[in-house]
Amino acid sequence: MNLDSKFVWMNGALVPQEKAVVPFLTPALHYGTAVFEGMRAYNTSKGSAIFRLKEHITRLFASARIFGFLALPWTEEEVIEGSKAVVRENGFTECYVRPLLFAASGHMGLNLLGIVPGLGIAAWEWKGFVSPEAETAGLRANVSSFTRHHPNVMMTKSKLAGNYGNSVLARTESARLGFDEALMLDPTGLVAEGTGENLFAVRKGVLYTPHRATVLEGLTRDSVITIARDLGYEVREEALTRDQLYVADELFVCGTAAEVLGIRELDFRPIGTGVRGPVTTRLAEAFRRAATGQEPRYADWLDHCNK
Ligand code: PPE
Repeated sequence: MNLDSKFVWMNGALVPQEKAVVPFLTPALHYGTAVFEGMRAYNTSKGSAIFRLKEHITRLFASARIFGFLALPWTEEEVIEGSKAVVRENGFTECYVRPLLFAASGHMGLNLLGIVPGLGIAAWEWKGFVSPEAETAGLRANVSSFTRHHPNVMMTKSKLAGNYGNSVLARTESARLGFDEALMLDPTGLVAEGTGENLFAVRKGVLYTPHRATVLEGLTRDSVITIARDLGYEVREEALTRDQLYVADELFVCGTAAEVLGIRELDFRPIGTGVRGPVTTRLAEAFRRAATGQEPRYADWLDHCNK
């Protein structure tokens, strides 16, 4: 993955990437005390546009509030403008955008009181999230031996950096076992989500996705639900079990980094026909058209980066 860019927005201004560094004694590095977002800019006929930018920044501030970063020296509007500036000034047409709000200084200790927050926004061209083969045929996945967070252990509605230790455990185990991705069960044993994506099952033409109780309220999930309903599919948010996944006609995960990716095999069981299914393909294509500004009804989802 090439993380290069010319500029990073740090605490209100663009600086050259090599100057966007933090000291070793940054509390966030030691305790995972940071909240972040992941967004994508897409190439549209009117130039680059960030998909669902406002909602992502609202969620960044919600993550901060949930975790307990209360008085912040930046407004949502400044972070929105900063995100657009990072895409524009780096000259990217399509890229991934990563705002991160972190415990920058103040003291080293398990307490946010007296902590001084820092905020950076970086962008890079994140291509090839999975192999081209996995992208078209679908992923091979396992159900992780690690459980997703209980919502009163870690705050699952906050994109808290520290939460991702759980995802790293699951994804690393999955990769070592030879799979592309892990699906995670919540503490009651019901299906939650992927390590960095929400999950959908398709059965007899109906889409099912776990309700929002223990998962991140993904914006791609929300977009897929809207697009699917507009295409005439029934979508049900309800509890799903591991064995319901095994008998689904199709499974797919979706998220900003992953976009929409089919799952062709779960725990060595082929899903449906064993290749990415037609509903998944249709939704992946419709999502891409919406994100690249080719569907006027979803024009509100795009924030153009040009001045
Ligand atoms: N669940 C989790 C746990 C999650 O991290 C993400 C995003 C989603 C669901 C989907 O949310 P949304 O992007 O709003 O549709 N994961 C981010 C980080 C992934 C990574 O590998 O890093 C992302 O996709 O940007």
